Amino acid sequence: MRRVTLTQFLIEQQRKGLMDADLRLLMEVVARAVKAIAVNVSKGALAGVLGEAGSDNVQGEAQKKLDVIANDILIQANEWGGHLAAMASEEVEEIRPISSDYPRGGFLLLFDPLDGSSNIDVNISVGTIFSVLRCPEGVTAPTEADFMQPGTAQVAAGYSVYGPSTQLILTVGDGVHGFTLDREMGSFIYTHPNMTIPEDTKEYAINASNARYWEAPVQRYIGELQAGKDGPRERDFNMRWVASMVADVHRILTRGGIFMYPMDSKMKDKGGKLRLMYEANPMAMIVEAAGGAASTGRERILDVQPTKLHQRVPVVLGSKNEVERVVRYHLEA
Ligand code: AHM
Ligand code: MG
Repeated sequence: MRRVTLTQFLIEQQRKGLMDADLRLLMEVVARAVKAIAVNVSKGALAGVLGEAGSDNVQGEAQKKLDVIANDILIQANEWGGHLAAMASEEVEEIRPISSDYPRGGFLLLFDPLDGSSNIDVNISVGTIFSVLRCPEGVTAPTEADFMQPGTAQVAAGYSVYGPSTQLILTVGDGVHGFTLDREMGSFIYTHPNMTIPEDTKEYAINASNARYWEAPVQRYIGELQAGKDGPRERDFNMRWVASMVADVHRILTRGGIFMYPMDSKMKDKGGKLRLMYEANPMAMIVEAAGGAASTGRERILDVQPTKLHQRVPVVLGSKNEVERVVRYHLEA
């Protein structure tokens, strides 16, 4: 079997006119950072990387050592290549313009360096999520305002999942493509061409411990799934919840399903749990490119106009017919 590496895949994408040399470099650099993060994640206790870092991030969440390590790896890998104008991270309050020591490029990179980090210490899958925007024309000193672009403006998005194998999933809007890390060779191999999400599913993912805080349309939808073949859906559904969005979305991209972190009454003032710009938007771009749908329950995620970098939104994504049903229940309410 002919093995296509990530590098070869990206060069072919460039030849097809789907990306330019700078975007290709950006993808290569992110993939290199992902490999370095995978090494650290997989060493676990042997490298002393488990546990708390002893600091809080901008969201007031306790940082894990690996949150900090993954963040540093992504920043160091991306700051000198000349492809970026600025970066933004879940772990850092302010945006980070590229230092004047290096040339500035035309892209903005946003990332959640280690998503699902509550799972690190229990050896369950975690991942990295990233989103790429264009720096507005003529801007030489980017500010937070230059990042305030809706998800439809993303030029690329992707995530990695550090599970039994390390996988990297990418889209530039033209299909969703998956790569598996060959650890001995140190390269990503194209193993999952054109990933698609089936329109129908019998699997759902939600943190049901929040049930009493959900809004009525979500209570109705989940209630119907739980009623199974005795309820209005007239068939049984199955539930999975990894508590790593990357792992839950990866399952949906592999075999279908619906993932929800909906609005609930205890998070209302925050706007939701998941972050728009480096969690919801990149995942929404990937899910839509794979034939699925992504909504806040009331609005397409990719259409949300951001007003701040660390903004949160409710998230409902996955198999199209189920997402559309949840949106309909919100409209009917
Ligand atoms: P994180 O970026 O701080 O890891 O938080 C995001 C994670 C998602 O990966 C996951 O879907 C969700 O938080 C789990 O939340 P909960 O612990 O409420 O189930
Ligand atoms: Mg996260």
